[in-house]
Amino acid sequence: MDAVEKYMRRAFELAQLGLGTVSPNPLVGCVVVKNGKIIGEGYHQQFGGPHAEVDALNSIKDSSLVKGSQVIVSLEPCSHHGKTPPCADLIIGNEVGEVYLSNIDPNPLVAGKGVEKLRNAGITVNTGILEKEGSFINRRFFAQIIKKRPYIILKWAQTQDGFLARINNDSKWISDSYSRKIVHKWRAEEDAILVGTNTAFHDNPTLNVRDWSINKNQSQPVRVVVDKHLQLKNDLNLFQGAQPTICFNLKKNEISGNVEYVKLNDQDFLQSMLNELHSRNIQSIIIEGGAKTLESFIKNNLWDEARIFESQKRFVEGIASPKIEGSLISQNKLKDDTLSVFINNS
Ligand code: AOF
Ligand code: ZN
Repeated sequence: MDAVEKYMRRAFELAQLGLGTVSPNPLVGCVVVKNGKIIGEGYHQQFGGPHAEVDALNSIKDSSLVKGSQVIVSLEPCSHHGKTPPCADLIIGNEVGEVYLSNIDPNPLVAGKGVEKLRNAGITVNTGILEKEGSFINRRFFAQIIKKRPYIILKWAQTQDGFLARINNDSKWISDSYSRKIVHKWRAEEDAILVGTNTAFHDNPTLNVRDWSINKNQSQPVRVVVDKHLQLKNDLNLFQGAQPTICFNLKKNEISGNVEYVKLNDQDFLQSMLNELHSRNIQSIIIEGGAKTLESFIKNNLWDEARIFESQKRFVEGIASPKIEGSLISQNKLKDDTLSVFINNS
């Protein structure tokens, strides 16, 4: 394997350690190399905290090594003064010899200006290293900036014969405990979780991270429920105020403790809801059901990724699982279930 690609893969590994703590910022990892050896590495660990390049350069004990080194970073070094000073200036100031990056930062404040700044200072910049992989890692950040809406992950569990729930709406327990634990890991990685009225009513979900640990820098995801006609009783677990919760509806705007009611028009309901979430810096959302809610996102082509568990159980009759057309990117047998992941190419 090309050495630069190997270092970039390491930068990607580091970048992903920030999942769940850096949103709405991107995931960024950085490796510093001198004479074919990694002399420093780091990543963007916390929203508002040091960028990956700062973290990597700070990790180098012998600062005399930095001059003439190669910096391999998963995203274009920034050129703007945000919560932190420009990384491009730091690289120039340290007399780094060469920079390799995967993606240009789509943030309009940067968008090529970081590369320009480095080149103007005489630093050789190589762009587009493993670009496709880089964009996939930052798919949430790219959706937020380019599509101006959260990255949408659909998730459901279905029986082997294609049912999401029994006729009486009972959907417990299609997937096994191992799959359910993975769902808690996912909840810790995304900004918000959404369910529709039926799921809130029948399952009374808590929609928090319980079966996976969250670190001190992480917060519980925002809970989102669609309850157009305000039919849900406020003694449901969702409304207990332990986490910020947004209830999108057609009737009222109101704040009640940690629960916020947001009124939308019935026309373009989904799109308006996504606009509202975008304006609150929600970079990604998992849609956890039920059938009607999932189907409305699919029908409007408002989804980016679908994670589907298939169990070995059979219901023979019940509520049919949604049908989806996308590219299968992975399929893995877990404990008893099979997890298939699709992405939307359309
Ligand atoms: C980098 N390296 O590790 C990250 C970058 O408010 P700030 O100062 O944290 O800036 C946030 C913006 O900087 C973010 O929207 C993105 O454009 C870029 N993120 N850039 O050089 C990093 N996280
Ligand atoms: Zn930066």
